[in-house]
Amino acid sequence: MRILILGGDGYLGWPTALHLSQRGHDIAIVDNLARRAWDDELGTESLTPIRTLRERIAAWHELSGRVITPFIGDLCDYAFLEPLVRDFQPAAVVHYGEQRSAPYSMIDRQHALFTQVNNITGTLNLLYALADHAPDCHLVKLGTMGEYGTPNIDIEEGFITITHKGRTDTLPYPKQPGSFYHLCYDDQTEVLTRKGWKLFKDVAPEDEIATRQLGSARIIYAKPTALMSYYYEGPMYCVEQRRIDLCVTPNHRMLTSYKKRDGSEAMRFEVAGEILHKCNRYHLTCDWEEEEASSFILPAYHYLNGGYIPELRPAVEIPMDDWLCFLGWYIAEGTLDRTGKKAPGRINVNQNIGPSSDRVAAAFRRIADTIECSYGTYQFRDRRQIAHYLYSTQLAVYLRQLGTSLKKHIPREFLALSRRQLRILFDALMDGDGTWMDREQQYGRYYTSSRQLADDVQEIALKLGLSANVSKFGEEYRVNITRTTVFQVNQQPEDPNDWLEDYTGEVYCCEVPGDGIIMVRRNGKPIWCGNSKVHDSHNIHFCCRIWGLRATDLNQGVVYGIDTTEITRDERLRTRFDYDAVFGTALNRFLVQAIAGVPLTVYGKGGQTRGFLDIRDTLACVELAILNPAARGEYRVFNQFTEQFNVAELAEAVRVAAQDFGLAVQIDHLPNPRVEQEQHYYNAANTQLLDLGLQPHYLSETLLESIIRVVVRYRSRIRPELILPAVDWRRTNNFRET
Ligand code: NAD
Ligand code: USQ
Repeated sequence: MRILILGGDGYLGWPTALHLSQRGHDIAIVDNLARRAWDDELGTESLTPIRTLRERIAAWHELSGRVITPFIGDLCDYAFLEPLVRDFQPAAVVHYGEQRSAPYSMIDRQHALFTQVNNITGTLNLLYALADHAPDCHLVKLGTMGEYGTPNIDIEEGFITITHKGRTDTLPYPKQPGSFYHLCYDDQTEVLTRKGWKLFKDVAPEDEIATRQLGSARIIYAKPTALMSYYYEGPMYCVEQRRIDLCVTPNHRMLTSYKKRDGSEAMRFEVAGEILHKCNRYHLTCDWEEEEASSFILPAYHYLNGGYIPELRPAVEIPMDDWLCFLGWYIAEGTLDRTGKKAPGRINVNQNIGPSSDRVAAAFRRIADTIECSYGTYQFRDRRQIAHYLYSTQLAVYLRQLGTSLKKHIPREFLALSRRQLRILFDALMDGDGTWMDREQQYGRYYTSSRQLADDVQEIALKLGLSANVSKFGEEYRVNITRTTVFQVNQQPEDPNDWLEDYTGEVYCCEVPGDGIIMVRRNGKPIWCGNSKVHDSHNIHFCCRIWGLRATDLNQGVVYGIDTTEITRDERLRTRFDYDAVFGTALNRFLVQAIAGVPLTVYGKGGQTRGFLDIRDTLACVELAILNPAARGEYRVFNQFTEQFNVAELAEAVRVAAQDFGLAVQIDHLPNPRVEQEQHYYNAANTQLLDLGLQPHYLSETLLESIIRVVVRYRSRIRPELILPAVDWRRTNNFRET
């Protein structure tokens, strides 16, 4: 089988390449050697001396006669990746090519941004390349158990079946990552959904949220891949101006706009706390494309015509454009006669004599002709007004459900129509209850006493590419409409318009597929903004659904170990073994600390429980996934770990194993540099890989002894200064002294 190993120069990628090559597969490695550069950046080094990728590959060829092809390049560079996937035509891709250290991502803003851009862009590029050039290829993606966090319920394998208000569905298991930040909005922020604006607390998993891509403002509705809320006590970044009102956690991902050299606007993500007091620009408007509807069906109507057996007036088909123009006038200005006595179904719109009255007459006549009802007028003597009437109980019955004054609203089905048809509805609404200060510039206001109608009109204006705020105006609501697409926050150094404010209460957010952009609104002012961390697993899931790709997401626990069958054949084949505080993982670090004669660094109470597995089991699991591929369109998740331990238990196991080497090991409980639960429930499922035949290597003293033996061989390379933690989750900049 032709297999591409992305990140094939790393701790796990290299042994996987050797293992699968040994099994007779045709292997190519893709890596930009970034991991080696991060060592240079941090001044760290693998305990085991590692050869260059070319030397390793040559050594493997010499020993096995097998060829591994290297491609040196960045997954974020589509011009590199696309032809590679097209020409290599892999049957499977194993994706290890990410920045995988939680402490590295928490160093500061640049490292957090780099991690997200590197990991999400690389994976998105890969998904596009696969969809276009190798749609049948099986993607085996290395995810992490850490995505689930430590919930107080059992962790399932990727999905959970939930019964909510009597309905049942199987949904992605909620994600609560423990590195990067929770990135959230306050309790007054709403989000635009297919059903209209909703407060975050009211958004349900089945609601479709208005999202967009970075490069295009077109609204794409997507179900959230996660909904989050949590109690937060601390500062919030707040900004309030004529067209913008936001209150978010300081590490929120903001979407700002900037002018490029050619004068065009482009979008970028920034961290809220980092843009305080700057003249930031925000993108307010949307693009909207939906299908046109040719007609509206006025429902059939049953009535009693003197007898006891109801008679039927059949449904009537009305050309949609005619209907929207009439509907706009009715919603803005129309009334229905109340009781059945005088005129059971009389629809009435009064207008001053002039062009707008002529427009009402034309709209009413078209409806009268289509539904075959009478149309009449009455000219008031004392006022310069004409009353326009339609006499149709069938039409009146339908219109009654649209509410009166305070409750008037536009049915959702019409808000989903094409931009051209929304324009017909909008123009009639504005002719009725709106005022244009400058019609050509689309600068105007719409007034209504119905809160819902104000929201509906705002939504239509947004879909027409206009910007629109809703504000209270006396007893009424006013929708303020302009063509402003980008709004720049005005900042006076002595009196800035953004500030940090203390907050106590629930904060909310959601995750959505794609670039992670959602339309939010606070105090009636909508803008595009960033959502929470977007996991590339969500993007993979989404692409399986839309393009029929096949993927296995291996949510892997913490890996330990140093040797695999292939590596033990020759020192030149060694994989890296990190023990520093940024890239080193718990058990591997403890083993090196024991040999170095320094106390083991248990963070906090040490009750943090995680799934763990032997490096040899990583290779076996990846192989099992490749040999049993997902079906076309399937996105499946395997939890890849073999045992659960807490950190204190691991430290104790190392202490016991080290005794056999005559070492007295001390265990220290350091103040925890991370923000995480130190004592919690943890019970994760891991049956799928066992069902496929995985034979786990369980942690036993014998194994620890074998790792210790290799560590002892390289003990002269241990640098004790790399051991103590240097990245504190609570600080936004770990390189800056405070
Ligand atoms: P590693 O850092 O040793 O290897 C990752 C490799 O990917 C490096 O060689 C790096 O140069 C390469 N890379 C990163 N970004 C790239 C890009 N944009 N283009 C090309 N190459 C790029 O990490 P690892 O320990 O081998 O882990 C690999 C994967 O397995 C990660 O995705 C990680 O989340 C997952 N994982 C690892 C562990 C663990 O304990 N090591 C546990 C669970 C999951
Ligand atoms: N810990 C200590 N002392 C240490 C190092 C870690 O107590 O010296 C604790 C941490 O606080 C944490 C736990 O051990 O509670 C695990 O930390 P870790 O550094 O071993 O692993 P983690 O940060 O979770 O990340 C590693 C990989 C990552 C992978 C993840 C799998 O670096 O790529 O995604 O393991 S999992 O944890 O299942 O999400």
